Amino acid sequence: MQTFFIVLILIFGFLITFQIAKASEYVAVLRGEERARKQTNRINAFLLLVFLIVGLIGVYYCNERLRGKILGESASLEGEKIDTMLYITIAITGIVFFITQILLFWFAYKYQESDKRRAYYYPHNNKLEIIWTVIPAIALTVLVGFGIFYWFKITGEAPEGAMRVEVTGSQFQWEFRYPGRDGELGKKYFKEIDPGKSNPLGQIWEDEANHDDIYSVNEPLHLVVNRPVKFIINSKDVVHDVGLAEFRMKMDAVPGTPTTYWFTPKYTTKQMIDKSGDPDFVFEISCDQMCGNSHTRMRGTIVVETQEEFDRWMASQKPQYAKAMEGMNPTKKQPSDSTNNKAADSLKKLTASLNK
Ligand SMILES: [Cu+2]
Repeated sequence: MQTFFIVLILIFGFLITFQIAKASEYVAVLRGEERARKQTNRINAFLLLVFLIVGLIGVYYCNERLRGKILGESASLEGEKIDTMLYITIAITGIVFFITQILLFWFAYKYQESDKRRAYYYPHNNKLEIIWTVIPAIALTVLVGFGIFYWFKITGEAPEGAMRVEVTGSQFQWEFRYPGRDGELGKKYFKEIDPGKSNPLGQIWEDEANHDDIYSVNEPLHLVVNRPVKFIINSKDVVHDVGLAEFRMKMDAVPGTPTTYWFTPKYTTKQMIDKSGDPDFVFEISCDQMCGNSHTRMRGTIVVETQEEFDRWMASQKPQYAKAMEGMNPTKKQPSDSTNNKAADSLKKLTASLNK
């Protein structure tokens, strides 16, 4: 039904445009071709000027309306540099935007067709061509150069003593794995994935590094303030994206190819609540890739806390290995040690002899 209406609207739009074009053609014939053209020219020149003024007022108005609504200060040390780069880029492109747009529309108005002058024929100037090619090229190279430099930094090796967390996206949730006491994330293999056997990430239990790994899902991610953290990002199905707006970080979660970045949280969640004056403040993980029909539901949260608070929380967690082993040998079942086997055997013999 919706498609039908859209098609109908398009057809009507086309018919109206066609009729207007036909009508103005008749008007031109009636009035005289040249006079009509000159009048249209004047109207268009005036409208271009109106567009410039209304457009600039619009830019100012949007800026005023959104003041204070955009992201505040970066909550990570690395994000500060990203902000600086953004501001420099906006400043440079902003200046160029205002100069070129004002000149463009002003010239179109000022030098509209006139009976009093003829157009000046000026086809080419090598010097000008070089100037407006070389200057933007240098400016862009510098901007991109800084970008690449920071990109390699935050996707490269994390500083010594950095925490490591594995973040796995799937339709439509975030799963986290902490390396536990050994600081090492155990090996995993996708064929081992079996949520029924308490192994949602496919950890290989033979690898001892897995035995103390902590797993959590649908719970906030815990990070330590002022301690660099490296994310190892995975996806189980489609491409997702770990977007941390407050920390100015964003990275695709690609199935089969782990991606990484690291950053240093500057403030604890409590400090951010005080700073923002919002008692419900939380650091958010948003999925920044359209990953399916419930994409917008894919929201995670992060708790940034002190090392002591983090250690306390960590101590209360049970490694996934322990949960998986429990699942394999439920305590309800008889333990199958030799004494019990012997007792069971003698009981069998006894009942057999009684039944004879
Ligand atoms: Cu997603």
